[in-house]
Amino acid sequence: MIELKEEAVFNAKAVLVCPRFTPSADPIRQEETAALCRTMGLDVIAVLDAPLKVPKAATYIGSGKVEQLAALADETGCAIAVFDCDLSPTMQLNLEQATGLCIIDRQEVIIQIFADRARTREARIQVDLARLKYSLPRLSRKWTSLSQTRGGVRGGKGAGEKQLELDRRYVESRIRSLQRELDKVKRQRSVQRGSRMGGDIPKIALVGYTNSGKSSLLNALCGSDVLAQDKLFATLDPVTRRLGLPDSSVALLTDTVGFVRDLPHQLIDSFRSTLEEAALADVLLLICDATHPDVLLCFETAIGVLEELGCKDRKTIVVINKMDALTPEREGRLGILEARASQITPVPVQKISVLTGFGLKALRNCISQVIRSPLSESEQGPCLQSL
Ligand SMILES: Nc1nc2c(ncn2[C@@H]2O[C@H](COP(=O)(O)OP(=O)(O)OP(=O)(O)O)[C@@H](O)[C@H]2O)c(=O)[nH]1
Ligand SMILES: [Mg+2]
Repeated sequence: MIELKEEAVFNAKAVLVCPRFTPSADPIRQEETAALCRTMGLDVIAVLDAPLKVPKAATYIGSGKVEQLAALADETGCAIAVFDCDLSPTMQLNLEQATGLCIIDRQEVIIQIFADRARTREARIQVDLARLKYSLPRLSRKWTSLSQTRGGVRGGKGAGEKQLELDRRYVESRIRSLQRELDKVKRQRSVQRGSRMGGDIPKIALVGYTNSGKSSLLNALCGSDVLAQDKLFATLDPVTRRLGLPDSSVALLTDTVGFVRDLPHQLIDSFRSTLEEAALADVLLLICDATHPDVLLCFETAIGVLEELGCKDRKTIVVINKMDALTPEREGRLGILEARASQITPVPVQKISVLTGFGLKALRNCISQVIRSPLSESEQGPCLQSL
């Protein structure tokens, strides 16, 4: 019986390699990837900027940069290099052979974070599936002790290098069996959901970029104590609580997994059942973080994922959180966000601060109003009918 390995690499030093195709670097993306690395337990102590016209077939960044990477890692004592892009299995292998480093790409970082966070059976199966799908084309790679963490497999004989012994067919059959198990758990959850949500209680889902304050808002609105942390992907499993509304009616509020740009497709596939909570909701609360340096991109990423989930026609309230921490220079961008939000939904943007309680009363009123409002033109159009 194979078990997937869980532990992360803690405080290992890493070089962050940032390929870029535009003349200027993208500091926000770089910071986000560095934050993902920190969440995974890596300490980014050096950054290698790699301007490119097109990715090079063998190593993505080209031989000159590969040499620079090896030298930088040597100088700074790093054994790991994280690439802020997606690498093919061959590129990863070539880079590992050329530098002697453990080469990790952005997808792998995100999958590892999910693996560290997964607690429930469903989340674990989903992450295991994503890791196996990621490792399948990489089975021939050289597995070092560090690389045990990446989709690593622990059998009776030990870990790491035993990965090599896993034959593709075995992994494929494992993927199929996990998929069956996931379908079963998903069916059970939908039965539970059916009994829990029986009747006409309206369902609301909190959706949005990771770290925007979804769990904090659930706690503030429902008086619950769901884990809220200044970490990416603190929430992996949907959590549902009862929400009392000003008109004395009740709704069910569900917290969901956060989004991030370039979410690995294996994770989207694997977490589809969790994300379906959003697709099943009557109303979506799309939370944005007013203090995020690229709040518009976060918003567009969330809209993109919701579209992919078939939620375009859902009644949507755009909520801008963390207004307490808004700096004057970031205030201007909120106007652009509001204009963009008005193309998605006619419901006015709700500005709030979970921390201070600002705007929460107005948000509750808005939620009751939206629940009572008629559906958009039979859910045909992308937008909710004007209130
Ligand atoms: N300044 C400020 N910080 C806030 C506010 N609301 C939430 N936060 C902080 O933002 C961080 C993220 O909050 P969470 O509620 O965990 O965010 P989330 O959207 O559930 O994140 P994931 O589960 O990772 O997707 C925490 O450190 C919160 O304390 C707010 O109104 N103002
Ligand atoms: Mg959360």
